[in-house]
Amino acid sequence: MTQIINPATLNVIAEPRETPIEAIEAIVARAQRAQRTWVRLPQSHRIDALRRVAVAVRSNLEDLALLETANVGKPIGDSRGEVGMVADTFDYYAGAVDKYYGNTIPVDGGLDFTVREPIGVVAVIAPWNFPLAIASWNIAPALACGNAVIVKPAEMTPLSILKFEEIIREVDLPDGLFQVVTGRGSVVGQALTEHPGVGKISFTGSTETGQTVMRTAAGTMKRLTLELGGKSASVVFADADLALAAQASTGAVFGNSGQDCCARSRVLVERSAYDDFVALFSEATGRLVVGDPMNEGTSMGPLVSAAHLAKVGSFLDGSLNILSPAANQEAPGHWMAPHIVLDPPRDHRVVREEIFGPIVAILPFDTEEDAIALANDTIFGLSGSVWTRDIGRSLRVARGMETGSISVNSSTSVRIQAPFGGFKQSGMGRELGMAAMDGYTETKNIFISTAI
Ligand code: TXE
Repeated sequence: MTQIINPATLNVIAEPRETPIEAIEAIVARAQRAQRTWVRLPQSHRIDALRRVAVAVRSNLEDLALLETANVGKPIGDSRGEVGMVADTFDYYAGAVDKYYGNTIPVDGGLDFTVREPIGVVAVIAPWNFPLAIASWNIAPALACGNAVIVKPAEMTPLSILKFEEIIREVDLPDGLFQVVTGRGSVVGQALTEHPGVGKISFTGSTETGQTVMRTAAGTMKRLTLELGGKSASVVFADADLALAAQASTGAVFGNSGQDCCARSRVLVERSAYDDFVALFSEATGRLVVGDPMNEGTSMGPLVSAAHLAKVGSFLDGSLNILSPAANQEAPGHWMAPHIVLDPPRDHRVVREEIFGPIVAILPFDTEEDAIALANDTIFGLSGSVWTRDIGRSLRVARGMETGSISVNSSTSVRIQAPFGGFKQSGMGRELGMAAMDGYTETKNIFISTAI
């Protein structure tokens, strides 16, 4: 049994059983049988089933959102938005089933073409920051491509995924096509990563654990999608709409209390606009409400756990020049108000490591080249933003930044229709969009001779 704690109240809200390690064998075998049935069904059946998952999620939206907020501590409005996105993701991939196909290839002596085959059984190892949303980015395309799915939620946040499993029982999926296992990553997650019957792991989490998963998966040559850490930058030029950039950059780092792989935890500002930007950013931060995530007006809930709060707090040392313009919430939850670190040394931890909490470093730069070099001076490369009214510069900087996605005059990172994933140590493979379908299929080449 693991105790699941509401991080805003510290009440124990559930005590789910851990899947016994001996059960994994039968779970994988069941998934393999279900997959063989699923892939032989008419594609209209698969399309219809995925659409019915979307309908089931929409009709249980409020329950799922309440669970996500109670378990993770995120504001209820954010949870509703995320559950809505889960339904939209299933609709998108229902539509993709009959729009994804191979190529014909000019060769001599016959017809050569490719078809996309499912991988088989896919294990989705999910994180705790967007538990159901990120799991759905992988469950939906994996099923659309004809795979079976086993999901392992993060230890602290299994509730929305367990509820999802319950509500989609009303959808007529082959028995065992979608299963959830619970428990510790190092035990249950590791067992899935080792199992020869699992063909692919889709993992979202830390770069360190991603490396362990990659090493273990090498033993059976599993396919991998890894969505790992980030240290993304917003680059703000003096000609930008500074008020808009400041407002959006506040949300881009303090949203989900900073527990976001795309968090822009570095803001790089052209030196001539630095003081004005800091004043606007600080003003926008001061308007954030840290408090009960069940209240509609709350902008930031607690951090997910006491251990995580301690880890995030360790970034703030006495050498830093720190502003903290928003009021914190009283105990008992794991609360942390937003912190703005002004012009820290470029080699400080706050500039180099993923923080995953409400701390931002604002640094000045002098030239476009300096901005690009500073943005790229990290082992990560997940997302980023450029703020400028100069279209040529926006393109030069967007192309120059070593990152999987970048927004110009916007702080968004994720759109269901567009590929999402990292450069460098932020991961490999792409989620979302039609690109995700590549990650859930193998390419088979077929040649038919015309010689006889
Ligand atoms: O992550 P882990 P943790 C970052 C963030 C955070 C740090 C640590 O910086 O502070 O990671 O968080 C499962 N084999 N991100 O400890 O360990 C685990 O059960 C297979 C960034 O929670 O990476 C969980 O389901 N699976 C991030 C998942 O891996 C294993 C989201 C992630 O856990 C395993 C979360 C193993 N050996 C944290 N060990 C993002 N990219 O958004 C653990 N797991």
